[in-house]
Amino acid sequence: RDAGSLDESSPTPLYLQLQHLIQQAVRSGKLRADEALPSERDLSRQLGISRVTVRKAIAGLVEKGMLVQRWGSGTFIAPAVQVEQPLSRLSSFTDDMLGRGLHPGAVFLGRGVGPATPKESMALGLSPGELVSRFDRLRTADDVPMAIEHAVVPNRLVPDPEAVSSSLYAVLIGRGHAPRRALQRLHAVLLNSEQAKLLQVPDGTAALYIERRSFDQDGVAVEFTSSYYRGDAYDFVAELSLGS
Ligand code: 16G
Repeated sequence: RDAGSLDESSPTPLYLQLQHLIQQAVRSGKLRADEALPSERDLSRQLGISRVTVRKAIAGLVEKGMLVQRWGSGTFIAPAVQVEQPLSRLSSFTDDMLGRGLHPGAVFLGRGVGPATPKESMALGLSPGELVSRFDRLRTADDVPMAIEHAVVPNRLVPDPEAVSSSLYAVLIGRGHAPRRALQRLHAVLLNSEQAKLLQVPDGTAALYIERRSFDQDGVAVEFTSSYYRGDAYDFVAELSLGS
């Protein structure tokens, strides 16, 4: 179909021509973020060029961050938003995105009050059955879905869950419970199909599951949040120092 777009007599090497073709397709919206690229074999057939050339073109665009390869499922156009997130900073999603010049968003998937589960009461230091406020949100940056977050807060700190319309931390700060310190753990997971749909990525895409417990200046646990961060959109970075 696009075979005519490559010019064998041009002094520009074929792999570079193919790279330009792909870049053009992305710029014009013919290929969209997270969309799969045709397979190496299909591209070489359609364009009448060798697979070695196709491979070289793809490798170059992967290097540039324009394409991403997902093991076992193929090559995709890189996500529209790519974020480097320091691992040791206690910040809110809203502040993180604003700091990057991106517009933070929250789509509520659920919100309400209920008794803490055993896991939640352990995490927040509550008595069994004490009430918590829950906030389930899809977080977006410039309208691109980035993470799914399930935040649980002792109900006495935020008895009115409707008060949280955008930033949870803004509400906690406003009520004298600014998060000052947090414990965090993370591990790799594969998204289930419901999560993948929300994040607009293919089923089985890798994600980082992150749990955070934050405490205010008095050491009161103010949140227990579990999040699923898109593995293809996030790089977590940390500074290491020599251990003793
Ligand atoms: C971050 C935190 C999350 C916190 C949220 C508040 C991680 C892994 N999670 O996403 O624990 O609840 O920020 O953001 O960093 P907000 O103030 O914009 O609602």
